[in-house]
Amino acid sequence: MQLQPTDALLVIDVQNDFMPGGALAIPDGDAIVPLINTLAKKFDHVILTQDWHPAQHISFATTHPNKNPFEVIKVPYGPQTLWPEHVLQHTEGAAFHPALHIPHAELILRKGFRRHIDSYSAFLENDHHTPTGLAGYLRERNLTRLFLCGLAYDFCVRYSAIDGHKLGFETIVIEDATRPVNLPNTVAETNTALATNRIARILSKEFNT
Ligand code: VGL
Ligand code: ZN
Repeated sequence: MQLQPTDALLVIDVQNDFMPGGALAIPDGDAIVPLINTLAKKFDHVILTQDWHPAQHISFATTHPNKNPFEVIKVPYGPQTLWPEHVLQHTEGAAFHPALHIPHAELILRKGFRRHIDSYSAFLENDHHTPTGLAGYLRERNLTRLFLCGLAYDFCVRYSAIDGHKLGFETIVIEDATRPVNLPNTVAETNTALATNRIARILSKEFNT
């Protein structure tokens, strides 16, 4: 894989609460951290995202009476999966994994900070309308091709890749540098959604040639 000055690595939500033992643990979520550190060294431009929720966020099961984590409810912008309380703003759970080491990261983009709208995607919140500002940032900086890694493959990586693609960026998912939450069907749906949008999935070893 030949990298260009207009490429960026987008590292999605490598935060303590998504790690084994965390509030919304993703199996083996910590296993990708050394690989992401290695990949990041190959990129001139790295952007980190940080899921960053206020108390009583709409995505928390505890915000809704008689609801359990992983149930899907209807909210004004459509269906919303409910989660355990996670990545509360400025808590240890919201901090990046302590082994994530990307000193040259140029931007930390926080998302999901509005109480009434969740944001899986780094580009658009879950109403599929409210921008995070990332597309404008990338355009102003002439970063046109994005490689995605991080957590979780079937939620935030998935929606970031699809929105990035729809907003005109060339978007590629580094599959072995992600891990899924793996709710029923979510990985299969992600594979189909990426294929439908002709978003490539590559393995990190392709950077070694
Ligand atoms: C995520 C569920 C809830 C993710 C964030 O980073 O994929 N998933 N919040
Ligand atoms: Zn979240």
